Amino acid sequence: MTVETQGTAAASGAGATARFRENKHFSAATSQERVSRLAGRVIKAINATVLDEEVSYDEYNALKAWLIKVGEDGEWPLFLDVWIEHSVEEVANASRQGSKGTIEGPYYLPDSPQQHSPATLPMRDNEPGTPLLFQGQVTNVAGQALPGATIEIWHADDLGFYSQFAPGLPEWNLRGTMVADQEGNFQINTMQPAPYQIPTDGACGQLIAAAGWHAWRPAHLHLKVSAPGHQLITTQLYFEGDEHVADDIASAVKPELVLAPANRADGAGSEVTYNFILDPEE
Ligand code: MBD
Ligand code: FE
Repeated sequence: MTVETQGTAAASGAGATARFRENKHFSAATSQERVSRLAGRVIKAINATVLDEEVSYDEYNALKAWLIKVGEDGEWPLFLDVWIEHSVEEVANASRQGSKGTIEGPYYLPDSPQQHSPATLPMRDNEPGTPLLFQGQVTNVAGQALPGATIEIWHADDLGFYSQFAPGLPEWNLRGTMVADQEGNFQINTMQPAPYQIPTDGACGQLIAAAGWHAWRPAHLHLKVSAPGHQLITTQLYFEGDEHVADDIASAVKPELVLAPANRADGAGSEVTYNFILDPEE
């Protein structure tokens, strides 16, 4: 067993919780009216479930114990991003004309090392897996190239681990900020990621096991693509033939986001082209 496979839910959960506190700067200026309306609806929905399902005291106490454990394991970011974020993303991006977005998930880190395309993401000398050349162009909705586009990319390694959230990986392994050329073209050499299993030894894993669900997300690349004067898109790309594409625990797959890489003529792994279309700033 490598050092990497010893990652625990507590380690990745605590990391995700700490990163959220450090990096997410949001305005908490929600009106009293809005808080009352939203909190009221959520509480009402839970009460309706209790009454409909005739929830027992045993079940109520199991819920209480579990909610306490989610916090102790640092798994609120994981829980929310897996089971709730997809609806928030749907609302946020409903009127976009360009490329589809999807959820950010818990493992984004800002300020990854910047490189100019074409480039290879930071990786270990012996990085396991199949090389993947990911290339394309960033345009506006009229099809015009966007100079100055940047592509932030982060993904799991061949074992499904993210740098800085699992032990034993170099700090910026498989994370980078790629600057596209003057025509918005980019070429990123990386390694094919593996399907991702959410930690099974924490509160979320306990829920999944107790409910008889599975814990898998399909293999994916995470991306944030931006260009001056245009709306940043947060998205993910998946791979055709992955059994979890049709069955993502995080409900974050869209048909437009599934890639079909081809074997490279030179035998060096596979390659795929995907073009990003950015909406103008509002
Ligand atoms: C991931 O890698 C991820 O993308 C999401 C949404 C949840 C857990 C792990
Ligand atoms: Fe992910």
